[in-house]
Amino acid sequence: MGKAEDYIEEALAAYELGAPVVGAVRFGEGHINDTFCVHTQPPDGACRRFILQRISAAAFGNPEQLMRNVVGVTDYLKKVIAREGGNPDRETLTILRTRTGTCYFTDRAGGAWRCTPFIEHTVCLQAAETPELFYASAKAFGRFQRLLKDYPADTLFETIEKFHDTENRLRNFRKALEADKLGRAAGVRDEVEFVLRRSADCSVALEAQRAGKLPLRVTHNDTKLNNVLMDEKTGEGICVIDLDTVMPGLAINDFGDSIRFGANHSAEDERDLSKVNFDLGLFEVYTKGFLEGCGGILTPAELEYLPWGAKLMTLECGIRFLTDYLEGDHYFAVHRAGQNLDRCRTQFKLVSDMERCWDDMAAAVRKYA
Ligand code: ADP
Ligand code: GN1
Ligand code: MG
Repeated sequence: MGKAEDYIEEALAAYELGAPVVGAVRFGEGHINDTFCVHTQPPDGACRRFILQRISAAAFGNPEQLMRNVVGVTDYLKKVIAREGGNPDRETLTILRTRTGTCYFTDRAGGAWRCTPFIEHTVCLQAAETPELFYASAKAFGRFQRLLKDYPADTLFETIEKFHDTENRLRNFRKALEADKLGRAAGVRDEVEFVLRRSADCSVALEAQRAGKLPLRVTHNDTKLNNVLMDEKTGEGICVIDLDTVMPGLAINDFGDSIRFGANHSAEDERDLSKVNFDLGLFEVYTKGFLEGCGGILTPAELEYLPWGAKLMTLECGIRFLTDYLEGDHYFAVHRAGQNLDRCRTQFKLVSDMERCWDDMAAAVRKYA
């Protein structure tokens, strides 16, 4: 596919941005897409910013279906947000049309690009600087669930097949281990052992879903803190972004992925594991915010399984990082050798911590349920 920089001029030319483009720089800390912040400058007006992204071809096989999901969901959210008296242009993404009227642009190498206005006066955090900010993100993700509760889920495409199918993630891990293409397996015996001892856990949520205990809903599926924009002044959670993986899924996974990423005080790729600790206080803070945001839509079984969502999303993500490490780091962008292994280790440390305070996690959920 080539470097995104080699195609950006072509992508920019596909859009009418209302004023000359004066700059485009790489932006954000996402692991998947190539994201650029574009500046325009009218001769006599204020500078405007846009987010231009090339959708990862490695992650997403069908950009057409993906963009149909994103447009469907954002158009729907705009209506619901307007009905509730909110600001649709600030509280959800706006997908700009190209000069030919399509919702994305395909470059000469087949890369798919989309463009959205930059949502100004917001910040995107890589870590919850305060419990209040984490609480605000929880409310935003809970609200996202609530706003989409009546969205016709059967119209959504599965943009990544079996995305949070933890059993399948485990199978793929076993295959990568078996193949051991780069001879890395010998160096990760402890991590392999960690996964294999928890192989039964990988089925817990899926079994509950198959038994009809956990309903399929429209879920975001990638609820990291850096996928919600926060108001720069008030710290309120304004806009849920990164809608590439909006698909039918389990609410406990949306809850769980936020806990995985945010209920600790360390970077996802921290090498010093003594700094990586699950924070039960932050778990409680997030639980409170998420349940408030959901506004009572979750069923008793969903509430009961919330701690499982946290543990399984963390375990699954660790398995995915380890699998990618074994396969040669072709999925998650890496900026240094061993980064995916470091990421895997932080996740497994967090899983162990959660196992140790399992009863307290359940008690925290009961407190707010
Ligand atoms: P990835 O899948 O690679 O994480 P995202 O869609 O999350 O891609 O975008 C990457 C980063 O770009 C975000 O973390 C955020 O900082 C920024 N971003 C994306 N869209 C917007 C927007 N509309 N306004 C402001 N910032 C944005
Ligand atoms: C990826 O795109 P980004 O950086 O928000 C990944 C998530 C992982 C996450 C781990 C489409 O999220 O599933 O949990 O990295 N997204 C995709 O940080 O695979
Ligand atoms: Mg993102």
